[in-house]
Amino acid sequence: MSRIVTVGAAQLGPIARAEGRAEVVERLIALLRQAKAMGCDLVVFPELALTSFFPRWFMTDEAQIDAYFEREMPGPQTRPLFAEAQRLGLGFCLGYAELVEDASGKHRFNTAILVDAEGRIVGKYRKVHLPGHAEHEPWRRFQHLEKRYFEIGNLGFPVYRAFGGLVGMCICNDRRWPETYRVMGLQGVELVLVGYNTPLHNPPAPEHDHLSAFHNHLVMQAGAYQNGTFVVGVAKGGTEEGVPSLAGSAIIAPSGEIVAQAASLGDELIVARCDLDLTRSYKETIFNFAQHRVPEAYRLITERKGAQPPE
Ligand code: CDT
Repeated sequence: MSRIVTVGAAQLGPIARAEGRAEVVERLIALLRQAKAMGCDLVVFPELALTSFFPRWFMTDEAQIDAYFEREMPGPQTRPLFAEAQRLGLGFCLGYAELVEDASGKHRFNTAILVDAEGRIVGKYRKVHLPGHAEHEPWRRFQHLEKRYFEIGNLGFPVYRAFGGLVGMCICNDRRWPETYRVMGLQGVELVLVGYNTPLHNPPAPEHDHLSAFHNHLVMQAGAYQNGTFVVGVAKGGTEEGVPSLAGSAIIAPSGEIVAQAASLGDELIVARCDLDLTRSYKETIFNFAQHRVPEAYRLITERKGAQPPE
């Protein structure tokens, strides 16, 4: 099997609160068709790609909250997306709000799935790092209630054998944490897929706002280089329901270099031919974990709780 995966990062512009799933799915399908024309094997959509970024609203009505969630995947409204991708012979990664009801009750996750070219779900990830807050904070211009609407993901950071390589997923805020990449790096990941919704204004720390685009690329480029992996970062950008959000979707090589970058704030496909064998020279030399990592030293540091730094 070829080690070259042609990846399309399918950035989305805003999704209005009133926009229905059918309309959104049409937009996703249009991007799939462009991706096919541009020779892609795999298309990556953003976090919560089927609806407006609803954690910005405080809601108490269960039915109103549940309306943003998918109980099955594919379901009646997403089946056309799966069918078209399969018809085109494309794989895709899709972020959505997942609702699971079982004997233990109702569980809500911020989820991404990996679907192969035959339309089979071959991987699932549930967001671990949930930013924001759980209670209504009226002082904010808009809310960020991920801690209210989602449980912490319970699947860890799995890496899947797919598309001729080792593929992992993470979601938005996860990309800021080195552990996200390292846990996948330790499993040999070669392609990390990450969708995001990042408001340009962070109410608790407005002094960081002007650095949003810099921090976005900084963390993904560092994660790629330090783990010898491609990283595909895909935004839902532009001004959605009055909240300006970061675009800047990017495909990053294991060198840490950006090899493709979105230029707009709207629906836009960027494409890169990712040779997964480019990961090897990093994984086998400077970041050869077996040869150069020193786990005993890392343990010593974390176990010396309360120890004072030397004089
Ligand atoms: N969706 C998401 O995780 N967004 C966060 C915003 C952080 S500010 C509360 C991010 O890290 O981009």
